[in-house]
Amino acid sequence: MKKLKRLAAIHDISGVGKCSLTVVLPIISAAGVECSVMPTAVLSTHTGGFEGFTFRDLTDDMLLMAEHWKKENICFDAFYSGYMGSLAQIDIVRNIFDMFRTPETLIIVDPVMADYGRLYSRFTIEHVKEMKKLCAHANVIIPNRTEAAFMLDREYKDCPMTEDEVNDILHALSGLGARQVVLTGVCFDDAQLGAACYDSQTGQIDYIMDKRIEGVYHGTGDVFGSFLTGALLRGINLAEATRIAVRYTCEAIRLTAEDGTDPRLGVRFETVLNDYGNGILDMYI
Ligand code: PXL
Repeated sequence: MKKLKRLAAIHDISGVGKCSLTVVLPIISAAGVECSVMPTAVLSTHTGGFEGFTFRDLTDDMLLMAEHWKKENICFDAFYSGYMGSLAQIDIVRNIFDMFRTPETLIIVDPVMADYGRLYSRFTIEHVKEMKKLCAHANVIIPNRTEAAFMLDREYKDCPMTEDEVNDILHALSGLGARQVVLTGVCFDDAQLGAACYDSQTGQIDYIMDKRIEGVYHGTGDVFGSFLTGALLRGINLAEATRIAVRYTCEAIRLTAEDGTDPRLGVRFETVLNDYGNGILDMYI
C-alpha cells in the first residue's frame, strides 16, 4: 500500500460555525491525506455574525509546536494555512514554512481576511500587507475577490466581471509570487458563480462556474480550499481540482439552502463528503 501524504493545516478552530479546522480536518482525511493541525486560535464561534465570541490566541505556542515537530523529525508533504489569530502569526507561519520546506513541499496559502468588500473584524490594513508577503512563499494561493482587491490595492468591484478583468486579476495575483492562483467568487452574470484558476508556468486559465444560490453562507471559503487542497495532494491537476472543489462546495450550499438552516452555522459538507472522497480515491491511486 502507498504511504499517505501528510499535510499540516494552520488555521483557527472555531467551536461552532463549520469553518477552518472543523472542516479542514474531515475533508482532508476524506481525501486520504493525513492531516496534522496547528491551531492559530480557539474561538467559541467564527467571527462572522456572532456577538460575544470567545477568543484564545495561540501565537506563543506555534513556534514551540513547530520546534517540537522538527526535533521529532516529523516531515510534511504540504502546508495549508488560513485564518491567522494575530498579525505576528503571519511571519511565524512564513518561518515555519522555511523550517520544513523541501523542493517537493506544496504550500497552499488562503489569505483569509475579508469578504463582500470588507475586512473581517479584528483585521487591519497591516494584516493585508503581511498576508501579501506570506503569499510570496506559497505555491498556490486561493483568495476570494475581496482579498484579491485588498492585496492588489484595487477597488473591490461587484459582479458581474468580464473575462479580461478576471484574467488581469489572476496575472496580478501571480505577481505576488505563487506559481498557481485560484480566485473564488468569480461571476460573469447573475445566474452563476464559481472560480478561476491560473498556472503562471503554463499560462493556462480555466473558469469553473456553477449555479449561483442566493444568500451569504459562512465557511464556504474553507470548505472550497479543503476540497481543492485534498484533490491537489492526490495528484489531481489544478483545473480538475478546482472543478471538483466548485462542484462539491456548490452542492453543500444547495443542500444547506434546502435545509433552511441558519447560514451562520456553515454548509452541509458532511452529506457530500463520501462522494468527494470516493470520487477522488477512484480517480487517482
Ligand atoms: O472561514 C473564514 C474564517 C475562519 N475563522 C474565523 C472566521 C472566519 C470568517 O469569518 O471568523 C475565526
